[in-house]
Amino acid sequence: MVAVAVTENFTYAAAATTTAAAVNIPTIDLSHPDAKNLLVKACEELGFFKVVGHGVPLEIISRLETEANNFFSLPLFQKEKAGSPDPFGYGNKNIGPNGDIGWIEFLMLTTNPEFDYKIFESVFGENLKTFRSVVSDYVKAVKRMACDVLELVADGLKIDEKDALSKLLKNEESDSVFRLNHYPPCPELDQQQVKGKHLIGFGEHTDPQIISVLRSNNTCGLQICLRDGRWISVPPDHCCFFINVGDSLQVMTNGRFKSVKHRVVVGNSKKSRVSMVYFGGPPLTEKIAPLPALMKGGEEESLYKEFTWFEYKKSAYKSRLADNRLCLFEKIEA
Ligand code: GA4
Repeated sequence: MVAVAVTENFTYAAAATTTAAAVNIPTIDLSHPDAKNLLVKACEELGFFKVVGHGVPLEIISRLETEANNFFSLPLFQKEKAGSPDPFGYGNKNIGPNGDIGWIEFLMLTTNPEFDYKIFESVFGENLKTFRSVVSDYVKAVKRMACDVLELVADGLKIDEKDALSKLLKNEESDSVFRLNHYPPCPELDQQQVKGKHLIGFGEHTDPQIISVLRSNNTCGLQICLRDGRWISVPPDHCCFFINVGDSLQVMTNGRFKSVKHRVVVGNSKKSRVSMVYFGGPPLTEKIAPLPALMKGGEEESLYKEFTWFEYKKSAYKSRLADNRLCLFEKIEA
């Protein structure tokens, strides 16, 4: 009997939805004179875009990729010494606290420069200092770029306060997260019973934060969901960043921007997919509400109830990955 043991408990992506539709992902050069308007358009139409001309040195990126590859190549027992991803540490197949699983292993890290990396000493040993500084250089550079994007967006939205959005990421108390993901290839997908199928690596979801900045190696897998429900594959590009609008930015723009549903699927390619994602979030005490400057002099009504990032995050951690987390905070029309 041929066993399909490993993949048995996993979810497959339905074949019909994995084909790439002929939709162009907006590619925006941050140094383009019209970047601010192009960014606003992409956030409104898709909630997703690719960034070139980002100014993040490729050396910072490739140093992190080397460290990530080294970590994920360690034997399992060694990686498990990095603790559990609750809140920071190593995770394997289990995503979040509510039973979601995926064909993935990951390392959840903080963006807080004060964080005591001692908990990782037994994993990284002598290399801990290097690992820490490589992560810190990358996070600093990507955060700066995310802030540049948010400042251009604020300008594009004609908000006078240039840092109305970026100040939330720049704030020392900003509750941001950084994760390294590894999607191993799945050789079992060569077996006849499952040929041509894809496994769910990271199931469909929207990101709760303001903005997410993703970079991956040259292995495909990322897909985004269009407004009409079609899934499209995003061709990987290891020199660029992909940015998506998070739930909080949807609320802060009173629904003008949409947080994009996305997922990662794994095929039978021989190549691993490694990605690094910065999730820019506000301080826990921050009220998440539409920016007054976007409310037509007070005439427009908020589509959402008032809540803080702490409340939203608490509620998010009670949800399953695919749940619509924002609907609990929407004002119901009378
Ligand atoms: C999705 C975006 C980020 O990866 C993340 C995820 C978090 C986790 O993996 O622990 C969550 C997920 C994410 C949203 C709903 C909850 C929380 C898993 C989950 C089921 C780190 C985040 O901030 O929210």
